[in-house]
Amino acid sequence: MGSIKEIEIKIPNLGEAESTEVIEISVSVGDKVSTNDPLIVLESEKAAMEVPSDFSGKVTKINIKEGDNVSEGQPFICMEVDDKSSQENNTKDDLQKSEPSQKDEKAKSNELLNPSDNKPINTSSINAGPAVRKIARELDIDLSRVNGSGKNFMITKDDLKNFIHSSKPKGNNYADINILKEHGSYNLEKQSKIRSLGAKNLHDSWVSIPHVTHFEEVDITFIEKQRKEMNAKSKVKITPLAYLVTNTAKALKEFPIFNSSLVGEGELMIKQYINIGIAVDTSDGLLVPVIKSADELSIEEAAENIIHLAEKAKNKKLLQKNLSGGTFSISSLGFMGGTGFTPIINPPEVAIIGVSRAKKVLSIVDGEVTEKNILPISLSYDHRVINGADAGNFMNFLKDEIEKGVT
Ligand code: CAO
Repeated sequence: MGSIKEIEIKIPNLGEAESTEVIEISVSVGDKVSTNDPLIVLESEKAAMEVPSDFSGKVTKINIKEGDNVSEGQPFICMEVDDKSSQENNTKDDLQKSEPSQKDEKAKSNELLNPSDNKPINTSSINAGPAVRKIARELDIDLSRVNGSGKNFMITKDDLKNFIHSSKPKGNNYADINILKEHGSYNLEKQSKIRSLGAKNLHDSWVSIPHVTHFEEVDITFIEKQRKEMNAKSKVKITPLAYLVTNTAKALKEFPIFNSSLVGEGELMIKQYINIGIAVDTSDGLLVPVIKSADELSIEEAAENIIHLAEKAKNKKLLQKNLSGGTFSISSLGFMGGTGFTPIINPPEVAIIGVSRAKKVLSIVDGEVTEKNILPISLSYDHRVINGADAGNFMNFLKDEIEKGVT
């Protein structure tokens, strides 16, 4: 192995073009590159070409930035290379410095020349024109994954379109009616608008948000007793859901990240208002009317809101304002059953609670067998925003608050 030396890499012969734009820098300082690894991509009016490395080594300096105009011979990258390897490439280096040959002078403006042998750079891996590269950059498409159907495997706009369509998830996974028809008689039904829009929203949420579901059990033995006492006096019927609403509002105040929306990459909007949507089952499908300012409500007021909105939903009387502005949702299957389920997040919200059927269990407390009423609850959350520890803390807080009852 020879000693290490630092060399400058220069912009190769650009054919007729006097200068050309750097549209991509493919390496960073500190990167180890091998011979033929792309260093930069240049784009003239007619072509875009990669400039590969003639050496194996480490990038120590980059003198240009994307968008710069560069011309032949301009040093653009410094690399630390093994002396021996650089000597092996000396001939190439010399050629890079030499005047272009007559043949080169005739080079067409849409060809960039490879510094190693003054032949057109082999772009069989990525052969695409400026317009296609521009679209690919805008849409963040890795052109090395696109098959080119043009001359010399050039990637055309149609190739890009085909790539975009083929990378989309395959529709909604609808069954092929023609295949199903063969197996027997059937009825075709039209889904209500609410169901069909709901289906689309649920599908979009499920495929675009990384859901994680956290399960918890809340001891509602005390609050069930308290609830019955309150119901004996209260004008409105208080169900376990009212406890869920008021205590979830407390938890959202304590853990505001659960009351947020992801509004851009790395940009979270934390809302200072707490509006809780309640999933209501109607004959037309699921609706989620919103209880506004849930953190300001007493348990009776929360119960009143639930009854009022559920009635409106079932009688098709909800207004747009009743359905908008939610910051968090609760889906209570309640007495309908289930020991637990994974609710789907209602975007732009980042989490949702699911409530399953309460069950009586025998538990040992201080050596005594005791009957307990246990309410299973689950929390699905957007893992881009909320992590497992956040979810654990949120659910522990919520459980403690519910178990305390109305104080
Ligand atoms: N476990 C056992 N019983 C429960 C319960 C639970 N988790 N939650 C409620 N109950 C009981 C109530 O206490 C009440 O019993 P009592 O009359 O003896 O007090 C009874 O079930 C009926 O309650 P309710 O359903 O009238 O009231 P609610 O506040 O619990 O729920 C509403 C209201 C509108 C949310 C509900 O009617 C509803 O539509 N739920 C369906 C929501 C849904 O479909 N979610 C799934 C979405 S995912 O597809």
